Amino acid sequence: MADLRVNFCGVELKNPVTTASGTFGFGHEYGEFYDLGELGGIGVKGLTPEERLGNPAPRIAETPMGILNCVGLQNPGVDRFIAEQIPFLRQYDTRIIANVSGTSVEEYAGIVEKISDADVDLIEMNISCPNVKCGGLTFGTQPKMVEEVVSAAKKVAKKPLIVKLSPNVTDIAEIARAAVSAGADALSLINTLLGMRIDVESRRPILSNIMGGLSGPAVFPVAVRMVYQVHQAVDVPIIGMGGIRSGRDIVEMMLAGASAVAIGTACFADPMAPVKALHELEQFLDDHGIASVTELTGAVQI
Ligand code: ORO
Repeated sequence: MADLRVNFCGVELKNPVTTASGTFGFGHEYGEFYDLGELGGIGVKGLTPEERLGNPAPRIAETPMGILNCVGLQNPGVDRFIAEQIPFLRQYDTRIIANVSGTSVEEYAGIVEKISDADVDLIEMNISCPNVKCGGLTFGTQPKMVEEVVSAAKKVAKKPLIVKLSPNVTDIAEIARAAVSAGADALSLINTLLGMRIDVESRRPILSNIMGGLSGPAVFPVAVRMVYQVHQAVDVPIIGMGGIRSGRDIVEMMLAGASAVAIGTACFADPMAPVKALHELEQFLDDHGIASVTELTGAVQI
């Protein structure tokens, strides 16, 4: 049996399969289908300093091979997450990846400092949410802003800091370099691609927020390309995500440069998707005589 363990910024993941923030809530619903301890890590819904109700419905629109969302960072706030959700998640032998957002540099630093003192394993700083007016993409698309917000967060982070990048940029390598030069310990990518749909009968946008973020298999090649470019540009571990559905998709994402992966939208179609993909990955490694999953990272032959 191949060794599935991954050392991610000094934190051991039992395997490289995690869940993508925003598609897994805090794991309760999925925990009814399987032992969440099978996963390498759980990326929880994006947290903000205060509770947020998110955008009004409709917040989801279907697309060929994907979905558009404009959830708007609905979450109970970081304090309730710490009090109510960490004890639940800690029942499982898996890593907790706390995804956090803010609307200003000060808010980002404040929430990173607070979550650092809580019992989580890794912090994922979301500078790429496409669905909020303040924060989100404003921070993630300009190198200067990326540097400012990441260095403020890094000063107070006591756990490894992963910065989640937006694909809605011209040069992803430039953004990655800005994040790493400001102290990011790791990067995760991609967040969703900005999109829009219109109801041709009413002639109105389908989503309440007019635009939303596209995820699912439709974005997989874009994600693989960006992970490849970022892996070439910087020397920190990457969590690759965007449309992964199968063990072979995990292999492809790791060959591009990812050290771990996150599965998101696939969970909506099949709650078992992450564990099925993990078992397929194991089978692939055994079939190909690969002793350790870490051998895949960046091993694409150009
Ligand atoms: N949606 C996304 O597609 N990405 C995010 O980071 C956050 C949201 C959301 O909450 O709307």
